[in-house]
Amino acid sequence: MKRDDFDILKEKVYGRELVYLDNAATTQKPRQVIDAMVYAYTHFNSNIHRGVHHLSQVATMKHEEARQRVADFINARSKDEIVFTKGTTDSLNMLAFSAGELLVKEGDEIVVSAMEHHSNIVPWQMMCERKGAKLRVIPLREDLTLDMAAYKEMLNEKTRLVSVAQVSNVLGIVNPVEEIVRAAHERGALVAIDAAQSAAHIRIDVQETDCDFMAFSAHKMYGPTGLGVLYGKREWLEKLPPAEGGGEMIEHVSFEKTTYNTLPYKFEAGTPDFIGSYVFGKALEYIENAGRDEIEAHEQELTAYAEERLREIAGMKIYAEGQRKAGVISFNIGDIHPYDTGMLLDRQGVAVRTGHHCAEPLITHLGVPGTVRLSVALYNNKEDIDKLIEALKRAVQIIQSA
Ligand code: 7TS
Repeated sequence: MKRDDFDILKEKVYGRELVYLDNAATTQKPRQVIDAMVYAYTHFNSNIHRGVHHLSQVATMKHEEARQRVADFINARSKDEIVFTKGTTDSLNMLAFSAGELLVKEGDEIVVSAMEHHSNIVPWQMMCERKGAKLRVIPLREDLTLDMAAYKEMLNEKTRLVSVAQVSNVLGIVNPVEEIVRAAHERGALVAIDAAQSAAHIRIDVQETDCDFMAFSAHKMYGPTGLGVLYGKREWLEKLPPAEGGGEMIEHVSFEKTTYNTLPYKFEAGTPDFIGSYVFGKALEYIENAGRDEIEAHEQELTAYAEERLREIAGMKIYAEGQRKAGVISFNIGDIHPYDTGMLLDRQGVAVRTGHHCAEPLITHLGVPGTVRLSVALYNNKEDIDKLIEALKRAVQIIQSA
């Protein structure tokens, strides 16, 4: 599927053809996206929203068109609900700060899950510390899925906000976000969804999910680095105070009093990445042209194939085996250290990730030093998986004969 659009996949690593299976960390960019960046700098680079001159107006229009495209992509009601940020981490930090200021007082509770990325733990922890609130954690069941009964029991009148990943970046598990949202809303709590690992892989729809906030990163979606999105329902974004002050986010400034701009500009202090937003728009167009359902079906087939082939290897432990997954598989082989596996794969041109994947509490729960993680994107194929398996078998041989 569309492999030829990604020139980087023709790169050689140690003289071998690159097999790129680290897409959960960042995806590669198709030529159309790379060209869009050159096009933007060549034809309409100019600071947005402030100029009466032609270039500034073109740049502003492109930036706002990209915002509309993002809104359409996640089915937001309005582009005013789309705030451009630096990435998922930035979005969650902004949200934790603003929501903390508006909603949280001493003794209140914030809920996250035991499978979160550090980006969806630490900002909430910092906010809890500031506000004297308590962080509560949804435990995992034996099969590593969320313990939904424990979650529902945890919700109470002190719960202000629940923040969970739609897809775990370690396990690939797809969490039941609609059920999570429904239960939280019944108790009057808000819900934020960390969509960093879902946005490019499964269909996301903020109206269907009914989440109050959502965060994701462009660089994991065939788009540029340094850009992300914080979606928020209008009613909440209107109420939340801005996390940062500066240009663009104001209506009027005087030394006595400053009033804030309308949505979404209230949350976009300073010059936004208007080149990045345009390029991200092109990445979303690329995903839509490839077909979101087709991408999902292709990646499902690949991960099912990968699980099946991984089982050929003696001592293979696949985490959350057989669960519905979106593009990510974590495993270990016997007591071989994941770093050793990863290093030997790298020498054979296969890029996977090893370690705690910025989800240390989950790795501690698994009781291992880390995992080996493969993660696929639309351009991967069965041949990549076959090469991984071959390289894994060779790695095991090398380690066992050492
Ligand atoms: N949330 C999840 C679920 C993630 O997987 C990541 C990044 C983030 C938040 C943070 O995104 P950022 O773009 O702000 O950095 N995950 C990974 C990963 O699994 N390997 O490298 C980055």
